[in-house]
Amino acid sequence: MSGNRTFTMLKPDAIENGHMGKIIDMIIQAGFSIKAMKFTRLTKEQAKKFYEVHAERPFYSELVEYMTSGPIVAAILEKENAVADFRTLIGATDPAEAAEGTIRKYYAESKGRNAIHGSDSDENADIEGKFYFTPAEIF
Ligand code: DAT
Ligand code: MG
Repeated sequence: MSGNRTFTMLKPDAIENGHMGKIIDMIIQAGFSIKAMKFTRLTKEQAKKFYEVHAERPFYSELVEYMTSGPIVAAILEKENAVADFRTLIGATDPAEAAEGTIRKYYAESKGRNAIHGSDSDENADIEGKFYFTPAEIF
């Protein structure tokens, strides 16, 4: 993946609360095109590996529990300046601090259950996309 792609997950709270369609629509309306998409559920091992950088943080076990509590939607998205523009679209980690009009402002329940993931760098977008998708599944 080059600098024009990012990786996202619609997290279990977003699916549970019925926000999947509205969030995908916001992503498309913001100019992102979908290059891969999967409705799936993480195993505990996968969730631990995905969030390995947070292993020492106090919320790690809670995060792994939550991310395995129900299905998620994983996707690779394309747009110019994808990583930064997508972080702007989703808003701050804590919905109380997220800007008006952002996905987390509308749909996140809390800092822990915050509706959506967005990669924080081109390098991580590439790693995270490959975590879920084989080359044949990416358009
Ligand atoms: P982001 O998802 O905005 O990149 P992050 O990478 O710092 O945020 O953290 C990853 C996820 O971990 C985040 O989406 C929700 C959870 N998390 C972060 N900080 C937390 C906290 N203080 N309490 C509970 N969950 C937290
Ligand atoms: Mg992050």
